[in-house]
Amino acid sequence: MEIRHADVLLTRPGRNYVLVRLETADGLVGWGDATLNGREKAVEAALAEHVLPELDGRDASRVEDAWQSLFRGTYWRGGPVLDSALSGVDTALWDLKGRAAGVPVYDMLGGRTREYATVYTRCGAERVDDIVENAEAALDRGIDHLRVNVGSGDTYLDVARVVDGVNEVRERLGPAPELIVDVHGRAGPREARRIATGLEPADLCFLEDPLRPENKDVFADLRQATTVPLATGELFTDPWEMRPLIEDRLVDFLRVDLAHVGGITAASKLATVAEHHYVETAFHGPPDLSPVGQAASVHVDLSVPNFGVQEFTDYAEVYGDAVTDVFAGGATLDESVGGLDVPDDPGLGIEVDREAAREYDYERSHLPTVRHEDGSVADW
Ligand code: KDG
Ligand code: MG
Repeated sequence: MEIRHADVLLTRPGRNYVLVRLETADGLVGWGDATLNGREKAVEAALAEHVLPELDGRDASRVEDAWQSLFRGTYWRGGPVLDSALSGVDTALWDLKGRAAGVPVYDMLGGRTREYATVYTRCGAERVDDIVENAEAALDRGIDHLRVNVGSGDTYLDVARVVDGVNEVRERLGPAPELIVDVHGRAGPREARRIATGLEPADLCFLEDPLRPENKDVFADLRQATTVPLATGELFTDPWEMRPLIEDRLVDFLRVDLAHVGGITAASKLATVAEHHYVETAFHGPPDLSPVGQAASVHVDLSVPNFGVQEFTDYAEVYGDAVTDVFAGGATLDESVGGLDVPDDPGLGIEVDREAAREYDYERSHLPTVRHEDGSVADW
């Protein structure tokens, strides 16, 4: 299993994706997702200049050793760019390992603990009427975990509007669907408390990223102030960052992103730590995670006992033919259960057409900088 070719591919089939491709001497190919939304070129350069050259000639079966050397061996660890690069390599190594063994990745992680991974989908909009309409369309597709953000861009942290709007959505949808609200880490402690306590009547499945990631202590204060279940993790780019939140049971859901936290290796270890502290998984699954990243997430979802829910992107619906030109296989939604499954093919069960990918050129695309009413910069 000697690695002969290690390449990075930047493609935009509707959206920029950074993909790692590893090929062994005996011709096996594995794929991994290293996409970092808005900083794709930085990850591409980190891979091409620093990370991939280190893999040349190495034994692809030594996944853990590769992870350790790429994370710890650099002295300066983690961070969004290096950890996304590491995530792509790690995922491609697991894909290769599965292909070499002739088994799906979930089998190497201990085998299935469930038949599908229940998903949540995004129904947010500016107006409550539109949110309810989106929610009803999702319910018709069999999806009963609904993210019902009120507002978007620079309006979703209007605390009173969010609280009134989400409570109205709950009244109109009735008690059955599981509801989720994402604050995108924009609230300060005071706002987070008002949102959380104000949303207690809505009986949320969880409140996502109520607080910014840098200060874990404020989660403890919020925990004391509310009964609303809390979820966080998509902004973490070092697996150790989640540790205090899990160990002190300050969150109910572990929401890391497999393309940023250190791939399948880091996410499955974290899920095990979480299991021992009654925390469930709810991995990040936005459109800026590629279908390779989605497939990797679902392999972990299917194998861990403490799976909670998986955020869902329907790539074909959002990006149409472009995405199906480049990616074949991967996770698919079973509308009869509202859950994702992956093929039982060896590895991740997804193929990338390199020639097709090269037809979709990268375009520079940054997240907007959001500002408060007075002109000062807000968190995204
Ligand atoms: O790149 C930023 C997105 O991944 C993020 O805004 C999406 O918060 C998000 C989510 O939960 O999907
Ligand atoms: Mg989020």
